[in-house]
Amino acid sequence: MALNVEQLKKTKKFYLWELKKEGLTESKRAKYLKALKIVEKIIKGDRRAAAKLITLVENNFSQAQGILKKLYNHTGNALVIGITGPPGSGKSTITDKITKILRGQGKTVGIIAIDPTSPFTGGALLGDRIRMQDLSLDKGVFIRSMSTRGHLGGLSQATQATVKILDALGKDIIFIETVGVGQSEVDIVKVADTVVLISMPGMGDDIQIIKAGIMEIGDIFVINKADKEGCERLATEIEMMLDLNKNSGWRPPVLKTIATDNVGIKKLLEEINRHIKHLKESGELEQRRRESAKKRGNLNRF
Ligand SMILES: Nc1nc2c(ncn2[C@@H]2O[C@H](COP(=O)(O)OP(=O)(O)OP(=O)(O)O)[C@@H](O)[C@H]2O)c(=O)[nH]1
Ligand SMILES: [Mg+2]
Repeated sequence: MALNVEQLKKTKKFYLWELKKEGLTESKRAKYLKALKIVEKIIKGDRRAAAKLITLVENNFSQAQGILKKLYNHTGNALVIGITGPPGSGKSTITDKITKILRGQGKTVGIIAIDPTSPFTGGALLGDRIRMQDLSLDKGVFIRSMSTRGHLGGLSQATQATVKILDALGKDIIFIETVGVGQSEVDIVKVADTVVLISMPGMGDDIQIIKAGIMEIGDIFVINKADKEGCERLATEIEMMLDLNKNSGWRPPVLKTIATDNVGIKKLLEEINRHIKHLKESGELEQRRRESAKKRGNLNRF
């Protein structure tokens, strides 16, 4: 069977031909082949190879770059969902519940949990781990926590690379959970196709927290902990703010959930799917991805 150019680019033969063409030295060639092997392992679904490459991304991005470049041909299939909102609003619980529904549908899932260094939630990572323990036994789910510390090249870059790795690993849906507090979080979550902005009643001056720079990135608004007082008022405030921003083809829905009781989660997934459908039909999905690929190209990142 004849291979088309895209398929050809994915074969070992092609890389070897490239090596020859570039006249690489012996040691460079060995490095290149080693990188190729890692890529092959990941696209075959080897979780350990993926985990190792993510560690390399975290510890030495420039070394990982060569491998990431080769991996890039094998990405673009996963849908990326950003889950963001204030500390303790229920991001992990919601991610956990949606993941369970997706698994029931036979989809595979990647979860990247950005460790909040926020003083409100010192123990968040441990909490996430405990809540997601049963998921971590499931081979169809890959969970990775990333620290906000370190990352010479920037956390957002490391997160993007990790998304690509999980995409190449074959995950259908990838969640990025991050506390939506500052610019860096906004940057991280911008790589997502759909951004779910979670809030909860009783945050004091609620709306200010949501407003702080992240309001405009929300494609879907969720008021979690709807079992608590103040849910209606918060919903009204959010709707009012959304009324001010009508210049987009997509009006973000405002949903209510009680994540711990699995209330409203199915509806949330339906809305996520509806948003993805909107992105595809309006051509925005392609446009967003092209733009982020272009940014990556400009920065010569992968
Ligand atoms: N009452 C109530 N509690 C909830 C609900 N959803 C989550 N919780 C609880 O709220 C707490 C925080 O939930 P998480 O899912 O860890 O929240 P998070 O946003 O991931 O928190 P961080 O990662 O620390 O920012 C946990 O004790 C949950 O059990 C809900 O709908 N109602
Ligand atoms: Mg969490």
